[in-house]
This record gives sequence, C-alpha cells and structure tokens, in this order.
Amino acid sequence: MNQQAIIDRYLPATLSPAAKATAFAPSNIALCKYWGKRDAALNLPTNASLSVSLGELGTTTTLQLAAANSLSLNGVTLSKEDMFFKKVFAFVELFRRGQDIPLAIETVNTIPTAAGLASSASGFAALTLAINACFSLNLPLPVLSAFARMGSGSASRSLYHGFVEWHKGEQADGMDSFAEPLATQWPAFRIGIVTVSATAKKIQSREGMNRTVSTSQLYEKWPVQAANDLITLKKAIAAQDFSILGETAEHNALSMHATMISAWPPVLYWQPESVAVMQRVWDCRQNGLEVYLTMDAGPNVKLLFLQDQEASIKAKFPDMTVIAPFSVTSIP
Ligand code: 2P0
Repeated sequence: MNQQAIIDRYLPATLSPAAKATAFAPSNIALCKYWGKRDAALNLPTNASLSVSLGELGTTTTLQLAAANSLSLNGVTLSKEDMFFKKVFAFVELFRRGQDIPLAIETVNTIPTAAGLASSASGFAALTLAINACFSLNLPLPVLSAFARMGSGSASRSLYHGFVEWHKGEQADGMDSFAEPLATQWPAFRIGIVTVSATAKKIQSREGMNRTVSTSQLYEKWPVQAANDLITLKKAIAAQDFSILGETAEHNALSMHATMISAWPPVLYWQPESVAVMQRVWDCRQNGLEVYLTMDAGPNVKLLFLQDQEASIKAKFPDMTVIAPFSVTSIP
C-alpha cells in the first residue's frame, strides 16, 4: 500500500484551508525502543514501543497560505534543494489533494541543539497537527498519529504528553499502527540528558535499522524481548515501580544496541565518552543512587531517575539537562 492511497481515504474532496495554523508537539524518548520495520514505505514497526514525552521540549510549526512554498527552520530560510525542505514538502503534498495551495512553513525546535536530541519525531508530529488544523481535516488523534508515523516512525508517539504506547498493528494499510497515551501520570519522573556530542550522526537511524534487520544474527531475538519488555514496563508504570521500570528500560536499550553492533558493517553510535558515562551511572547505582540509562541512535546518554535523587545525581553529572516530563500535561 502506498501513503497517498491511505491518506486519500481520510481527506475531503476539496480542501478549504485556513489562512494560518500553528501546532506544537513534544519530543520523546523511548523506554521500549522501536528498532526495525516490517514495511519501510509506511514505517510500520517490527515491534510495539513505549516512550515518555519531553514536556515543553519539542517543535512548534506554523503553516500560512502564501504566494510560494517556503520553509524556515529555527529562523533560517532553507533552499528548495535542502533535503529537509524536500522531506517536509513531500509530506505536505500528501495532504494537498493536488490543489495549488502554496504554504510558508515556519518550524522552531525548542529542544536545545546542544542536547543533540532528534527532532524528526516532534517535527513530523507538529507538522501533522498543523496540517490537520490548516486544512480543517478534524481527524481523530489515532489517525493523525498513523499519518505522523508515515513521516517518521517515532513521530507517532509525539502527539501526546506523558507515557505513550505505539501499537505495532497488523493491518497491511497500517492504520492500526498508531500511538496512544497511557493514563498514568508520574510527576516525580525525571530524565537527564548527558550530552556527549551534538554533531550530526554519521549513520541515520533509518539506515541503521535497515542494516541491523538485514545483517544482524542477533536481531531475530529483538522482537521477542521488546514484546516482553513492553508488558513489564506497562506494569511498572501502572504500579509506579521505578526499579523495575529503570532496569527494563536500560536492558532494552542495551539489547537494541547489541543488535546494531552485531550488524555488518557495524552500527555503533557510542563514543568513548558515552561508555564513560555508562560506567559512571553503574558506579552511582553501586553506591546506592537509583539511576538508570537509556540511549538512542546517537552518542548521548539519557538518565532516568526520580525527583528525590535529583540533587545527588546532578552533583555526579553537573552538565546534565534535567527534564520533568509531567510538568506539562496537555498539547495546546
Ligand atoms: C525509538 N529510534 O524508539 C528508536 C530508538 C532510535 C533508537 O525511533 O525511519 O527517526 O523515521 O521511522 O523514528 C529513531 O528512528 O526512524 C527511533 P524512521 P526514526 O525512539
């Protein structure tokens, strides 16, 4: 199935766009990772995943009717030849019904660039929400989540605050592969970002995933572990059992990285400093501080802890950026 045929089913015959629409979406970090696709065209995952959103850190995107297509990213106007320009307008085109609706798009990331966090998740989520508002589509969130997923898999989870589960789904059209928020709020939950490098990664996650799936002998074990981890994490969240949550999230992340490292050529996102931070986290735990780590397709390390440990952990990782994900509860 192709993206256009699926999206067309949800669009009115003729669009009546509003002059301007703005939307925000938070970034997210997975506790049970998405790694591997069963359908590359639709970004359908091999396994279900679970994330926590990053509150006010994310992307704000504004669409405005204009004389010609234009795109600015963090205040800088991009050329039509820019890869990001092409990606954004290819996505917008899926919703324009072939009508001539030129748009000026402004997108601003509130994620500090220095934190080196991916912005494609919040970027495609904010763009999808802005398209829904600008073209008066009034589509329900599960449909919008599935559409955002076609832009970037992890964007499906960025339509909500708090803990979010992205269902794997079974259908060929993928419309049952969308994300939904979990009911549990956990105000004391904290994420610490330890930045090792803010430079762009050498291997895009899309390429890293494909290489892992096609060459890693370990990968066949991954969907089984991810399914079990998801169940454990959901129980730990419901019971507010931080130890189980932290252990499961850390084990899940390192198992995902093990599949990458066993790909050929190897996919290794770690820098020596990443490993040094990991060792420091394990030292902290041995000394009674309850802190766990997770890592994505990059060298930075994300720490998981509770508010009552924040001061002690900040003393060990002075440069860490601390996020309180539950300080924001609704997408404006
Ligand atoms: C995740 N990552 O669950 C995992 C963990 C990176 C490691 O989702 O190809 O940018 O656009 O669907 O969503 C990053 O991959 O990939 C990602 P595409 P995406 O957060």
